[in-house]
Amino acid sequence: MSILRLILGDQLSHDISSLQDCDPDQDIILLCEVREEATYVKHHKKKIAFLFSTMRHFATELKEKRYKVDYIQFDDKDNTGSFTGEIERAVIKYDPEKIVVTFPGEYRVLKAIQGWAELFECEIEIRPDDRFLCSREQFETWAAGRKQLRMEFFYREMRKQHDILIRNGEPEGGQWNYDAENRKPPKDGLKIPQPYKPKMDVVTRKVLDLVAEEFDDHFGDLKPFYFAVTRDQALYALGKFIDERLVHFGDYQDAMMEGEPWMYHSHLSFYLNCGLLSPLETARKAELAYYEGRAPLNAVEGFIRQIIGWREYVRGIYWLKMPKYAHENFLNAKRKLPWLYWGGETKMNCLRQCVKETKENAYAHHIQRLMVLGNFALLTGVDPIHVNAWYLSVYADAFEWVEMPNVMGMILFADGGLLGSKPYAAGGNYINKMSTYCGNCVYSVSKKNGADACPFNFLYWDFLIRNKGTLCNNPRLSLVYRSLTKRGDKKLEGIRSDARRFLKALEREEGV
Ligand code: FAD
Ligand code: DLZ
Ligand code: SF4
Repeated sequence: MSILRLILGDQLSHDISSLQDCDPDQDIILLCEVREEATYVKHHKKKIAFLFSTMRHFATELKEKRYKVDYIQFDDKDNTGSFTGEIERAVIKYDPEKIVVTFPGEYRVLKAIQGWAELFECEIEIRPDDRFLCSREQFETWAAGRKQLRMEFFYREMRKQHDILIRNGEPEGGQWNYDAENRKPPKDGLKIPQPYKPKMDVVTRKVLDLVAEEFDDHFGDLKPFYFAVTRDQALYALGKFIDERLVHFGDYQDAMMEGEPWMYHSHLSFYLNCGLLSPLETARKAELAYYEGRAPLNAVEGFIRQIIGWREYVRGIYWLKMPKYAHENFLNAKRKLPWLYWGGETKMNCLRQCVKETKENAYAHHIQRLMVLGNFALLTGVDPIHVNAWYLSVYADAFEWVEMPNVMGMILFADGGLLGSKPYAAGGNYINKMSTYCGNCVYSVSKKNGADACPFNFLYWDFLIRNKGTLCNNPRLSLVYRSLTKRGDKKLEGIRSDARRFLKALEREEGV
């Protein structure tokens, strides 16, 4: 009898655990494009096209390796539209002795898979996803008994365990972390290399037609389409990043420039998260560039920290804390998501640029996600449920295991301080220092109050006033709260009334 091996859309790696003992003569590999996955949040058109095209290319590669592949296309007339429905059809068709699947990236999918044994009276084997450097069990052990789950300490363990940028047991260069060198503001004259944009083939073209037809009402621009859709293309993108951008990755990691969505970032998250690239090979290539003198330590260490530190750490947090994590709301935020996140009118140039680029590219870099889009959601008190749904749908690299801890922990402080010791709240000064947005804005970043003042300025203080009861005992906020109490009642009332006026206009969708 055969084994049915299910490959999900973010498991497109030839060495995935579910394929490790696959018998090409007997076993069936199932991949399916299903409506439920594309619509449980309404994913960006480019994201759907990217995943469908990559799945189709991956299936072709498997067939070329002589595996038996059952690929269910979205427009297959018998397509039931869900993983469970497609498994049911495959069980009837192949009568497998068991179903093998690699551990999924979302709790919701795990629950569905766990239900299949009873539903189909068939053994289900869920294998660990060993593409990650840290297993769920290892993370649990690391976290057990710790009061604070600091990423920095986790990261050092990963560095040591995988012997990355380590010399004689010590961190390369004598320091674990070179973040202090990685905060340069943007400057004129930067020659940012063009990212790799491979040409579309006929498979991708067909997928684009399908997505245009079926998902017309989803957010985002479908064209131009320029993502890599095969491992070879993704490897090329990795090589190009190492050769052309890594050298400045560290210096300008936090910088934002109008009209420059890609900066010196790697744009590899799509490929890492769907399985075309492995995190370890990516980190090793960057490490090699350092040892060959092609990139400085601050850039290489910073890049490696994102991959073997942050990426692994947020996955650990997700599985440690789910399912309760999805319902955290420490600051009791209740606002619905402002329409401007979907491209509605706004005069705030920073937000307008970040949303525009998100719509065009299904991508925004970290500081845009964190300090502009995220900061605004935090300061205006948007309900975490809505913020999660937005981030999960609009970015081509978004899967819940990575999206949710970033939203709950990093931007919204919804988990009460598990990820960060204080909320990443900031006024307009930060955005002005790290971007070129403010020069083209109708608001004045230097003004603290009044109709033409940068809204981030009064929203920042209003946020602190509003959440005083919950935040004032946070030791990392004691200085700010002290400075708040030094402000006279008149000033505080000015802040509150500006914020009230602004938030009302925001609710009325008045194009603030
Ligand atoms: P680079 O800046 O080049 O970084 C290299 C790699 O490091 C990334 O490709 C990514 O794999 C990893 N990385 C960097 N920062 C993080 C982080 N905070 N968490 C996890 N991995 C990280 N990343 C996702 O992959 N998917 C998401 O859904 C996602 N949602 C986010 C939501 C919010 C609110 C925030 C603040 C961050 C989110 N991130 C997410 C993290 C980060 O913004 C993206 O990984 C990064 O912007 C991807 O672009 P890049 O490949 O050019 O990254
Ligand atoms: C995101 C996504 C989309 C849009 N479509 C599919 C699909 O049709 N088939 C599939 O196997 N996977 C898809 N995915 C990715 C899944 O949502 C992802 O594998 C799960 O959420 C687990 O992380
Ligand atoms: Fe954004 Fe304020 Fe700068 Fe305008 S002035 S771009 S709203 S930070």
